[in-house]
Amino acid sequence: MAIREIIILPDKQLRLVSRPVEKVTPEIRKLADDMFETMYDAPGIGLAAIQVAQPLRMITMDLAKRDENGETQPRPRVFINPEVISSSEETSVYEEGCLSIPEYYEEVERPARVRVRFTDLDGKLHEEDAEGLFATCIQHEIDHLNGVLFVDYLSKLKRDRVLRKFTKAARRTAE
Ligand code: GNR
Ligand code: NI
Repeated sequence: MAIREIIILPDKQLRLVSRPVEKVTPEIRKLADDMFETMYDAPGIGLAAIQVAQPLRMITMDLAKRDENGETQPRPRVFINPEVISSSEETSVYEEGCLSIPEYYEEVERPARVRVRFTDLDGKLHEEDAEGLFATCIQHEIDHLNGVLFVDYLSKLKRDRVLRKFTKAARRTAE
């Protein structure tokens, strides 16, 4: 296993639309292992492959440490080619953060429940209902696969402010 570098704003790769995983090869398993190690090291509760510069539709997640009020939480797991197939009308608000936008947190409103279809590392197809933090996290991660970041749901003022801050920081590091 190896920790990979997490790319951060304003890296343009974060805006790529990732491509489907065609087949679970040894390289894909290695990527999943590395994503877990990178995610736990960060630490984060979810990670999309594009955050380690791999434009593939693949996510790792572990919500174990966030078990609140007896919600059913999935164990460490990999979602390959995940899709939201239905969403609740009802919404919920969570304060979100993103490893690619370090130390920035804002409340985001999303559907409270979603039904997700995905493949696992054994190539088996699943459908599952998500709610609570699981629902928020899987939507946040699937957004990454489409080049969407949580700041895209904020006001233009807030979004521009955070984009400017990271663009300036990158310029300073480049000097
Ligand atoms: O670690 C993370 N925490 C988090 C908190 C609220 C909503 C979403 C997330 S995902 C984030 C890790 C990350 O950036 N995944 O893409
Ligand atoms: Ni993120």
